[in-house]
Amino acid sequence: MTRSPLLRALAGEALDTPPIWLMRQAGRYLPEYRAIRAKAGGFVDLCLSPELAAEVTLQPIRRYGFDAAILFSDILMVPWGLGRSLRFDEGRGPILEPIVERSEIPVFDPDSFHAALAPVYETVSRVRAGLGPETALIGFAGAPWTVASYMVEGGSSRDFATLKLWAYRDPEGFGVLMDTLVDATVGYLDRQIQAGAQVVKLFDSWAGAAPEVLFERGVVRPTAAIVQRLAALHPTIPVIGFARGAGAQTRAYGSATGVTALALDSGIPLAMACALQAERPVQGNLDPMALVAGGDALAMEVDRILEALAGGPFIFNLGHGIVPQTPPEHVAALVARVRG
Ligand code: 1CP
Repeated sequence: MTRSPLLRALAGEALDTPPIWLMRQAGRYLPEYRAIRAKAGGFVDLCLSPELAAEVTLQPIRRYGFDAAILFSDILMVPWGLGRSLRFDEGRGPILEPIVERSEIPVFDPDSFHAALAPVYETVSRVRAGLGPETALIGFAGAPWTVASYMVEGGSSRDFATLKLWAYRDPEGFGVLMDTLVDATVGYLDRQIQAGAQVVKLFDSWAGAAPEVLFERGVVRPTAAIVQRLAALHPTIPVIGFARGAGAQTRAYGSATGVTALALDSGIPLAMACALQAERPVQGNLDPMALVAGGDALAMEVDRILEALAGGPFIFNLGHGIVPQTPPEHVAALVARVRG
């Protein structure tokens, strides 16, 4: 059996045409997504209805023929599976009941957790059944630091004050929260892999908010534990790590966690991306706004990235998620240019 281009790149191969997929490739920029979203009710309902979630996962594959599908779900389904309340308000993003003290940290009970999230695992198996062998299926979870930020702040945050103050003032309690999220994340990804995910990605979207010491305690250590425990369960499944905003700490993040590949945000200069690629495959890092701009600006950025990185193991992607105002035809132009 020949492996899909994504799996080949993750195994360290430099392909003549790099595989391409895009963060948030299913989403509001697509009219067919908006149609399903409108009939699903709430966003959490959509994540928990396997038929609709599988359909929106497959929509961008049908339209663009990306090399990978990514499970349609959200990183906040882990707190939800741990029994925390969760809703998404139009324009405000996620809202959770914040955890304010150590006694409120949920206990990870695998039975109730997996029962609650069973619809997500069913989505994974439905998607796998709907894909050809050339298209890889990516499962994912938020990394503990980023998921914890939503759990203690009660939603999106600007300064992560509550999370950081907790980590500084009560290192032991913060450790309990990290350990709980490591356990839940390993269980969650294990089930996604059993259901058909061939690659997993850890989204640490707010890693850049952690200064050196907290980066070690909140980002590196929990991620290394997840990678190690997953490798024991599934030695051949690659892990893509996305420590967004980690900048100069990215290299240490790669070596200390043992992730298979690094997803890079748009702030990583291409010279640094090349140096990182000497150690492991890299993914990224087109600015989502260049994709909104389209035309010559997009073409120039794409060519610059390909010139720097396509000679090594590389996966073309954005540096962060597609934004809703992206014209769908710009995505088609991007795929055509990368496949040249
Ligand atoms: O109205 C809508 O349709 C909701 C918009 C939306 C979508 C499409 C949200 C709410 N989540 C998602 C899907 C989603 N989220 C995916 C699906 C797969 C894909 O196509 O890529 C994935 C992988 C995520 C992961 C996610 N959720 C992250 C990590 C990646 C990133 O973008 O940094 C984060 C931080 C979230 C939290 C989240 N979910 C949604 C919102 C509005 C937010 C808050 C973002 C913030 O705090 O700024």
